[in-house]
Amino acid sequence: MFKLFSVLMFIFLSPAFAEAKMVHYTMNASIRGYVGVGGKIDGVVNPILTAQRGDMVMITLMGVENMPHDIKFEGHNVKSPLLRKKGDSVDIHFTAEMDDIYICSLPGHASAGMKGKFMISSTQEDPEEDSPEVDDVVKKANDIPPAINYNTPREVVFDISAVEVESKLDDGSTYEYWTYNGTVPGPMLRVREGDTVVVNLKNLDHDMVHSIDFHAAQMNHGGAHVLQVPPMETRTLKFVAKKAGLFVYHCATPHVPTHLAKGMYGMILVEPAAGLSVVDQEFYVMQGEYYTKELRGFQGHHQHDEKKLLDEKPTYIVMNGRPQGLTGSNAMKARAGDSVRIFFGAGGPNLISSFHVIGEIFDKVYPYGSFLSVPFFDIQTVLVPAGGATIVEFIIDEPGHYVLVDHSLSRVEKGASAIIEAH
Ligand SMILES: [Cu+2]
Repeated sequence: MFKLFSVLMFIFLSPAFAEAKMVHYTMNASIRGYVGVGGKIDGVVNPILTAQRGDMVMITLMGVENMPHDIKFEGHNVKSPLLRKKGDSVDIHFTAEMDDIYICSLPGHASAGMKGKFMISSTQEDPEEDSPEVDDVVKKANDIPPAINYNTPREVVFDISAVEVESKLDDGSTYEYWTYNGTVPGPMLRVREGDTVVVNLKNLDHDMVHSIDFHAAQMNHGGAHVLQVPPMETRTLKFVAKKAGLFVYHCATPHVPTHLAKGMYGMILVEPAAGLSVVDQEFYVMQGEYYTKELRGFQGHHQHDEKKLLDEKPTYIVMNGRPQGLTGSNAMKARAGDSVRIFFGAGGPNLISSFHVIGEIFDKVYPYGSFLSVPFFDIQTVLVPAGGATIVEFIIDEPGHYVLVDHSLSRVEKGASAIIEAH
């Protein structure tokens, strides 16, 4: 509680609060050097840490060996408490003021390797380009593999990493996400009906098992029995994508709803042998929920809440990772007259989505993501079950802001919306 209080005081007292952001790094302390954990510094020894002047920098230091360590930022004159043994962790925070050097202050440890640089990054740079420390979990909706361009089945290999990411949740708050490849949802995979899918799942988490259950795989546990990957190991799954359709994949490691409520889901599109029609824009969007101990709007770090999860009372309901994830510079872009196809899924873990685009009628819907079923035409709102998907197509009639919503509209207040900007 004291820590939380001091962090809050720190935020409110910081003169640069209006522009300042929170920058959080986690590192393992080893006598050979500090090793970055998560985000762009993951696995890097003595990574160069960066922040903008005035940012609040938080460092979490984790013990991975039974030897005392600490971390000291010499110029800022701040030092962490002593990390005594394996499994311990300590935090420090300070306001970024100058370029600096960080070291372990115990005699001999810096010269043994525990020494790195801290640098002030320019405020001129685009924050999305220059902030490796603040990974955004938002999966860009246009980050979609190209259409299948081959006519006979192939073997297709995907390398996926299970990785923890601490990053922005709402304005002024953060959350620890569990992800595939650092984003929510994880990558969209695209194959052809009949393809052999090879998935190498690498678990970059240091203390938790993760896995994948592919709804596209007709086998024991959707392959999750093969893909239960221990910390820092890799496992490989091979399956034949026998049926075309849009399918959810998700972590299936107990407690499964928790892994989904932390962000571990994505979709695989199995294109029918005949392929799909060509459209001007394709987008990949998944709805999901977070259940946190704190109230919506709380400034600071949100923690997962098991009880709210079991009671199905989410704090946030989002499209692609976080509230307002697909707005502003991440908004989907189109032109009036464009044909648009949206691959939409419900990662859950719990909620059904009444998927609707304000200002449009879906010209064509592939119900439940099925290509073999008779499509629906001219639909206003489509139900997407938890762990299910749909594909909708429409033409944008005129310029404007077209808002994707879950038409259970209270949920929009909790974050369940996204924007297509049509010019
Ligand atoms: Cu998991």
